[in-house]
Parts: sequence; C-alpha cells; structure tokens
Amino acid sequence: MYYGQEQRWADEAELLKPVLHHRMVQAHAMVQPEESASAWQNWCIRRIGSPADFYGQELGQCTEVIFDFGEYCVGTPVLQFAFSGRNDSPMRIEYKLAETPLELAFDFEQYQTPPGWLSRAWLQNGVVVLDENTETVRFPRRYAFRYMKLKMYLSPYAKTRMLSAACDCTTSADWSALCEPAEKGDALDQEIRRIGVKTLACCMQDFYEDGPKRDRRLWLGDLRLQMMADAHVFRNFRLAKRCLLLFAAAATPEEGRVAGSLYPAKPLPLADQDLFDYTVLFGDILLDYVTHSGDTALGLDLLPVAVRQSRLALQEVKDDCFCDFKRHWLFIDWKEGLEHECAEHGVVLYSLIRTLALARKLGREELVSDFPETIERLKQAGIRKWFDREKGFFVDNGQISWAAQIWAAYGEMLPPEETRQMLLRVMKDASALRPGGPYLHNQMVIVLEKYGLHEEARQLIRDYWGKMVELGADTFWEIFDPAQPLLSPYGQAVLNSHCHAWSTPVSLQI
Ligand code: RAM
Repeated sequence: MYYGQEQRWADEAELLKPVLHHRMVQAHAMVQPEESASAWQNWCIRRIGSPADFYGQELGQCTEVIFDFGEYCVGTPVLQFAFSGRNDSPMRIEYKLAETPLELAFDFEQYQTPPGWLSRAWLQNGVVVLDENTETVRFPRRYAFRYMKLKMYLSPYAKTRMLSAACDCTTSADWSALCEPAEKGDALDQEIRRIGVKTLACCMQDFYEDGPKRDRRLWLGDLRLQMMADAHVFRNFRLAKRCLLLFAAAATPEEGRVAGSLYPAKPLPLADQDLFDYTVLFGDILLDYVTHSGDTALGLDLLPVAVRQSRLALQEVKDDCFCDFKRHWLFIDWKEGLEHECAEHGVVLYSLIRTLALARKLGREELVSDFPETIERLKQAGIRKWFDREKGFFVDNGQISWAAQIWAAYGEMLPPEETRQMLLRVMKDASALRPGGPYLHNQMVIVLEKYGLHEEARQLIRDYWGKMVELGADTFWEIFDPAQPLLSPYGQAVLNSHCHAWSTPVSLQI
C-alpha cells in the first residue's frame, strides 16, 4: 500500500454507503415507436392508449405491449398479475427497456461489434421465465429507461390479467433537501434546471454513477462535475466523501496514483482506466469538497493523495511543457482529431494551482512550497510553446480548439482580461474545433463563470442544453451534437447513455 491508509479509507467509504430512497412510478401510456424523418434520430413515439384500459383484460397466449413511463426511471421494474385458472406452462416474459425511441425501435439482435465496440450486454433486454402463476414479478436487476416493451407467452388456462406495470425507482438524492436556485431565470432556464436536477438524482445511487444505463461506474472526471453541481442542489456531502475515499483507497500500491474510474468492491475498490486528465485533478475536487462542506478533517486526511497526484502530473512534463509520452490515456473530450498536449498542459497547471490552494487552506503549504515557482515556469513555457500572439489563441500542432483555450484559461496562463477575450472569441470562431459533447461544454461553462462571464455561461447553457430540451430530453445526454444525431464514440448510438451526470449543467444556480 502506498499511503498505508487504503484499507481504513475503504472501510470508512463502506460505512458511508447510502440508504436509497424508493419511489414507485407507474406506467403512464401505451405507445408505439414510429419512423419519422422530422424526429430526432428518425424515431418518435405515438400514444395508442392508456394502461388503465389494458389492465384487467384477459391476455392472449402471446401478448405484446409497450409502456411509456412518462418520465425517466432508474430502478427495478415490477409487474403485477392476477390469474383465474391453473397454468399448464411457464410464464415467459421477454422484456426490453429503452431510454429513447431509437433504442426502442432498434433490434438489439442486429447489434454488431464492430461497428460497436462495447459489450452487447449493455443493451437492456432479457427474459424472465416463471414456473408458477406469479402475481408479483420483479426484474432481476436495476434498469434505466423511459420505455418498456413486453412480449409475454402465457398459458391459455391461467387466464392472466395484468394489473400494473411499475418501476421501483431508487436514488440516494434526498428530494426534501433540494436547494432553491440563486436565480430563477425564465421558463427555459427553469426547465434546464429541472432536467439537470433529475439527471443528477438519477445518477446518485450507491455512489455518483456516470450513467445509470452505462457504465454504472464511478469516474473521477464525472464525479468532479457531479459534486460541483450537487453542492448547489442536494448537497449530499456524505456521498461525495464516500466517493473521494473510494478513489483514495483504490490508489495503486506502487505509485499511489488514483484511478480514472473504479468499481466499489471488497476488501478494496477495483481501480480501472488510467485517465490522466481526471486523475491529476484529485486535489481540485478535494478543494471543492472542503470549500462546500467545511470538512477540513477529510481534506487533511486525503491531502497527501492530492499532493501526490500533482507531483505525478509533473512526471509528464519535459522542458516545462506537458509532453505526451504515451504512458496514459489523454482524454479531454471525445472529439476526433483533437490535439491534446496544450490542453493537458493547462490541466497540469490547474492541478498545481488548486493543490497549492488546498494545502494553503489546510495550513500545510510547506508540503508544496516548490509549487509557486513551478507554476510560474510552466505558465511562461506554455505561452512560449503554444500561444500565437497574432491569432490571439493557443495553437496546438496547427489546431485552434475550444479545448486548448478552456484549459489554458483554467491554468491561468494569460492575464484575466486577455483570457476573457480569448474565450469569447473562440466561441465565435467558426474554424475553431468545437467540443465533442457535454463534458467539454461544461468545462467552458465553468471557465466562463471563473472569469466572471456569467451571462455568457448562461447563454451557452441555453443554446446547447436548451436544444436537448427542445428535442425532448427527459434527462441530459452523454453525447450530443445537434448536427449529428447518430454520433457515438462507441460505434453505435444505441450504446450512448441518455442520462449522464457529466451532462448536468454545472451552474444549476441559473
Ligand atoms: C465514458 C464514461 C464516462 C467518461 C469516460 C471518459 O465511457 O461513460 O462518463 O468519463 O467515458
């Protein structure tokens, strides 16, 4: 063990495991998917009846039905039946659960790897076979969906009637603790906030999940945005603390490097994905946590982990500039063709700036007394290597991207006023490489707020997330480019998650 505290941290995280809140949501309508050239992803939903009319009717030997739950559900589906005869065969219930109309219409058997590269098992369908007439059927696992399709093979003798289709929804968010936003805004602001809060709540389970359909995993970069949003929404600091402890407990024994993502497991959580730009921001996340919760004890306990991540970040620096030694996964965004080095340089700088601030806040500045000088050197070297004065942008291998300007702004490479102008200009520059999705859009929102550009941040949220609202989002999506409805980093749009925590607009106070 690198820190010698890993088992204690894991045990403390275990004690903070939340008790989930339950809420039963009933099916809302009977529907059919319908192809439509004008609909998002070419599929829409047509209402064909009400569940009340279907319940109580004697079902045929093979009955198919599709329910719309009217809202996004995360939980275990529960079906209720009544019988007025013996059964001479098992009940076979084939089910499919879908977040979107496209997913509902898509034949999962057509899923192929390639072009998809994630497991077919993420697609939510299955079969329950019961030997007895069973009045209450609970599905075998938790699902995330709005639409439920059932194909039921029933005994002709059992005279089966369905009484209800529901979902036992769970969350660790306490709705009674929901904070009022600082600013109410207009109808669109309020709708974006409502959907953002719902997205956040759906991802809050045993820990902050990235998405309740996929990957149902704790990712450090997603956690950072979730905690930022939640500090103004449910303020579930116990859950935040649990997640921070899990990351500390899963640090690599050799180097003390935290993971990009993990699975809570016993006796120690299982680390996964060495994603550089997530892991080095551990100190930033811890500082946010200490600032919002006031829990300096955890800050002090995990400070060595934070300092270590910033020091590890410096191992990727050569001649005072970040250099891709091909040792780690450099993410920043899913955007294809994105140059990473300049953006990662900003990440490293930001890691140092924030860990220094954390150490100062906790009265332990001596642990990082070398940081101020290193920060200065990295800033100057970064400007020399990537800043093009004529263009007024950070240019990475000939490329001008939102990503590079955003992380240069995080890293405070230029004076504030120049940074403001640069951010405003890059958003207007049609030739600049735009973000590939909500994650990097959220980073732009954060830096706009950091530099006091609140109205511009609000406008970006309204333009980007407002478009998802217009397209019927119940919760915010992992991937979204209005010009490319079927875009997916996983080779198949049906694998995309449509309730994804990193898509919760971080300034939900709007
Ligand atoms: C996706 C996950 C997660 C993200 C990583 C980089 O697979 O869903 O949200 O953090 O990629």
